[in-house]
Amino acid sequence: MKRKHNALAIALAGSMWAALALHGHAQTPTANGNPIAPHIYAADPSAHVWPEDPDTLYLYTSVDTPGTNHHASMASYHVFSTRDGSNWIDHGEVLSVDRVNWAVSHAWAIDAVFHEGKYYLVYCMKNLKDGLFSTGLAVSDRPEGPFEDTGVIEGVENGQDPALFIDDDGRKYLYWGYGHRIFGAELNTDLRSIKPETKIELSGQLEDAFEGPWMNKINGVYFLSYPGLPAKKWPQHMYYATAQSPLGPFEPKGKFMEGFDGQAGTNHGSIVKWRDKWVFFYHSAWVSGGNGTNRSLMADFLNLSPDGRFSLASPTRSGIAANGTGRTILRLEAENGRAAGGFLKGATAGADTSGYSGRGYVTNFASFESLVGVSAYLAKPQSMKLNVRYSAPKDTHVFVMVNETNINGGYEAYREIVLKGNEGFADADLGVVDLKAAANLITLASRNESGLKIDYFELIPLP
Ligand code: FUB
Repeated sequence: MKRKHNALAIALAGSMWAALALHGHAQTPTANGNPIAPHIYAADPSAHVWPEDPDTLYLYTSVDTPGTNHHASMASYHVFSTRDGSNWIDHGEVLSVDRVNWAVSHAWAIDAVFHEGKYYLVYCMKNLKDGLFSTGLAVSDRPEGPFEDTGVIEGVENGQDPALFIDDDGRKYLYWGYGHRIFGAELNTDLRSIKPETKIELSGQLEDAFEGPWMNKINGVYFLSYPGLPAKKWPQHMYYATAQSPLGPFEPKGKFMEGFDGQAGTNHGSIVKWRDKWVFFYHSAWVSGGNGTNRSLMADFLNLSPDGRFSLASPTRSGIAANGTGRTILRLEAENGRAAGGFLKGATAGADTSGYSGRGYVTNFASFESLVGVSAYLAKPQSMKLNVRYSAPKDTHVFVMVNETNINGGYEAYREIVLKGNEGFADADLGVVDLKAAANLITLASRNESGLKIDYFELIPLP
């Protein structure tokens, strides 16, 4: 124990950060609107307002890997939320290919559903068995995840781009699509398999169908929306068709978004009613400047006429943000550990003290080798303000590291900070950190401070 302590003390003495004064930055709002979350390349947004919290809108998205020119490298999903359409939270990674034992790659489009008190991700990845897409189901007790895989939905072949719809009578339907083909089927009540006799290919009833189906029921009519290729020419346009029953027959109704400046080639998204307005969530290539595999999240209002037709929508800069203001921050819950791309070492998750956010906090920093790590995923290198929400019975020394690989007791670059003793949970400013593109590991260590509780870290864009 003593020897390790000395090893750490020597390492701390050589720190590049220890003597650094912390920068202070005002938290003035930066302009938001479109793209919604310019700090990350994300795509295929599936929007939901859950019955348990009608004031919050959640987005479940796929994530593009910075700097790639293909979709094969997509490896994880994120969840975003907003309560006003202007200010967003990126809740971080909620599931990744390396936590799904049947999958090898291609974490493509995604949906989510609330079913019997739990939240489910419905997603697609290429499987180990035959290298084709399977549709997976992952579960969480919280809308913002993280989610744990529960296996594939049986009976779905080549299950790319799944969307799950629950009708007013409680019956559940799965839609999916790839390579100019769109399918639908009724699901069994446990969501684990389709009813094979109900499976139907819908593409023949649809105009220019390509992939990415989404279902809304509006005034008793079933609206199937999807990206399609007009005259088989890229980019994709957004189409819809309507029917009197969930599996058709469908009548094509035309387009509601055409190709646009800065499009990614693909388009894919979801339509949701929020605060009495119809909103289309989709993606562009606005942040990457046209790289179709480094995409950006978008949202714009959709107009539905009294006779049930969507008007043609175009991307706007202001999107659904009130007055075009707001910002997107990253909130990374400490207790999520590996399930969100981070880790716990020595320290443990706890939930005995009230007042925390998410599932709990991380505590039991019993020795200087007790650590908590969270993962922050970015599109481009960026400096951001780092905050921590914590509780400590007395003034407590902590050591903060960014992308430090040597976390086994010999840190090379760290920042030492004293968290003021407090009652309940409080926020502390950990200064500005320089982050790289893709995954950043933010680690906090503490010595013999068993009363310390770390609730979450926040990364806030600089003004
Ligand atoms: O994001 C990967 C793939 O691109 C999706 O699964 C397709 O719908 C297209 O958006």
